[in-house]
Amino acid sequence: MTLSGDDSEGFFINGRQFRMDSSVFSTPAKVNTIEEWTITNEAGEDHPFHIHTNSFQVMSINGVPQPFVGRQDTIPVPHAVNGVPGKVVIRIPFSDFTGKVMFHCHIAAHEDNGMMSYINVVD
Ligand SMILES: [Cu+2]
Repeated sequence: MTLSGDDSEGFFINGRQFRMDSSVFSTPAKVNTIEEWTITNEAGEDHPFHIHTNSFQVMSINGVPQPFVGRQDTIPVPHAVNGVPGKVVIRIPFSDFTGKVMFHCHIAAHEDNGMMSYINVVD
């Protein structure tokens, strides 16, 4: 997924602002599977990505592999530098819960101005 925007135009995930009736993902996740997500940040500031329900493992930050030090539910996605987006790769286990799993920037002003969505988790 791609994070973008700023204080004047609002904040976006995959070019869209939050809608409760429509996910930025066209396909759901399946329960009891693990997905690898690449999160890029085209903005000029860091966005702390936060997801509910299941914590994740951080695999790499800007291409640098990260040692496993425990699962977490928030990771700062670095800002773009000279037009090159920041990039974080995570692996999320979708365990037990089916339904909508919310994720958003953990800066309240960014979340409130659009940088939020969800993924549907299905059987
Ligand atoms: Cu943010």
